[in-house]
Amino acid sequence: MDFIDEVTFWAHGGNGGHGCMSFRREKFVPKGGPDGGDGGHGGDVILRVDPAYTTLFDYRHKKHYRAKGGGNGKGKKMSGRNGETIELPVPPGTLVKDGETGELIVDLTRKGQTAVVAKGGRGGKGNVHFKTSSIQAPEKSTAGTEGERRFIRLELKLLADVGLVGLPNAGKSTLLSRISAARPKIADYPFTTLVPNLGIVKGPGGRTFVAADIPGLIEGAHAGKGLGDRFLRHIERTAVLLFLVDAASDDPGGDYRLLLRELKEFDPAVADKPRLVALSKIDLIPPGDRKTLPKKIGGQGVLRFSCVTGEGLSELVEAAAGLLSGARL
Ligand SMILES: Nc1nc2c(ncn2[C@@H]2O[C@H](COP(=O)(O)OP(=O)(O)OP(=O)(O)O)[C@@H](O)[C@H]2O)c(=O)[nH]1
Ligand SMILES: [Mg+2]
Repeated sequence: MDFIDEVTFWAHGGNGGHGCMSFRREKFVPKGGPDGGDGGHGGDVILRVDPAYTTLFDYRHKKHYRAKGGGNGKGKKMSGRNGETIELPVPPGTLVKDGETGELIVDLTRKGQTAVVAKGGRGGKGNVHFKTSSIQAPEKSTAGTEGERRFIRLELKLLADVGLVGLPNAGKSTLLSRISAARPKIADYPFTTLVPNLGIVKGPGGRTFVAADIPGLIEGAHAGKGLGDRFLRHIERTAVLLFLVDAASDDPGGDYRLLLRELKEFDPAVADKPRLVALSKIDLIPPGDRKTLPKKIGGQGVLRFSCVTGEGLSELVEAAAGLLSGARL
């Protein structure tokens, strides 16, 4: 399965309806005054942020979104009806770009935030507007204008507070499932996670934060290996990172450095985010052997935890919350 975090489509605003040319018909008045109504406006194509959505999955097939055109004006000064606007729900963290130039149009982050991506055309004017003192029976009305037509690219970059990074199988998804209500797929093979998962974690004092579990990173991820570059960009916007290293690894420090290297190659700013380092699956190491585990990695203290026994979990959540509150200041 492919994670749908990038889609393109055409957005068509509806055309404006035409203004009407019409004259009042009355008994004994061969040509009454002008009474042609205006055309209705074409509908817009609008994006609206809806947190119920977490992917752009719904946009993977449809290539055109067309809003309705406005109705034509009619006699008796009747205006055409306005075309209905199309509203497309998108997840928070959706970047809206011009699909042709790649130029950023807007970054949709807040719930309910909207952006018009293709404006409907304006309705034309009926001849009722063109009466002057010298022209009592204007034979003039205007046509509606065409709706905007734009090629749009949507890219999703998750908005999370804490990003979980680790090699495949490090236990990222298991951790997310232990500290939040999220139920990501967990399995004993690499690349179980193909789509980022978000979970809301309760920190100390009831304060919550959002953690993102992304697919495992491997050497070359920054260059697209294992789809790495597509997923790395989801942690571009997290405030802090939590590096998970398997406690049973032959070389925990080496695993950490590989991860950091990949992040640096991808974007030095990502590698510079405040971070925690933790050894996962500590239950696999008999207590007697634990003194051989590194106490420091990358110059900073290392936490330890197990999702099987639960040891170290609350300390981990507390440390993440603490780092986060510092990073947000
Ligand atoms: N013994 C033990 N096994 C664990 C622990 N946490 C995770 N596992 C196991 O490790 C394997 C991988 O766990 P996942 O959570 O799927 O790992 P991941 O990092 O999300 O893996 P990818 O999505 O492939 O990158 C599974 O078989 C888990 O049951 C732990 O604390 N102790
Ligand atoms: Mg996983």
